[in-house]
Amino acid sequence: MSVYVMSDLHGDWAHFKLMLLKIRFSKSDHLYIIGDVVDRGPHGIKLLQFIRQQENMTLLMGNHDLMLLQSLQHFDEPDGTDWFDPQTYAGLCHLSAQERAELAQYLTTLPLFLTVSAGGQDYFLVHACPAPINASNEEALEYFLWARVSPDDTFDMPVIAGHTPTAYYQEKVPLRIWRNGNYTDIDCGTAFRSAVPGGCLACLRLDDNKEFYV
Ligand SMILES: [Mn+2]
Repeated sequence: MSVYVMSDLHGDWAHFKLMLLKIRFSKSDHLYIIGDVVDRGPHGIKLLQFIRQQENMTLLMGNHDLMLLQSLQHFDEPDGTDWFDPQTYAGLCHLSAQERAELAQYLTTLPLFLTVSAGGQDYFLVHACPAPINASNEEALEYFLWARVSPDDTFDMPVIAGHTPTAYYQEKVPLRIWRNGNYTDIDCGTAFRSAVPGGCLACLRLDDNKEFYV
């Protein structure tokens, strides 16, 4: 059994499925997806529906997933489309009202962070950034979902995050997972591959820290 982490799928169904084949993902493995399944790409809703049906996949909340949850209550309003990324909205239109309600219910269950163990090491998984211990709930939410980790930030345990495309920290092409002390950023910008040269989908196997790219 192996433990894998991906992030920021942003509707990229094709590369997600390709990655599962590349890592030979099996029933005995577990995949953590650290947020931002929807928006920017065409198949976010299809991805969400797939992921929530898999017993061995755990999704953490990203800022785009939270925005989807908040927007769903406006779906039936006359200006409802204004709340959504157009491609995400198109995906929602294929669902019945009950399926949308079930999706919203699923989104309310997503954890903001998780600590997982693999290969004898504990890892703190979060979409954007760990929060300081003295942060209020509101401030912590801002850190977990929206903040950008600075290259000067230090953490006292290994942190795996997405949210900030690694192009923010490095000019290397193709983009690769960025490691800085205890911080590992795995968002290699699959959603931006048409705009950012070298964008790709990354997957990290925590047991041995092996990196995979498609
Ligand atoms: Mn994000």
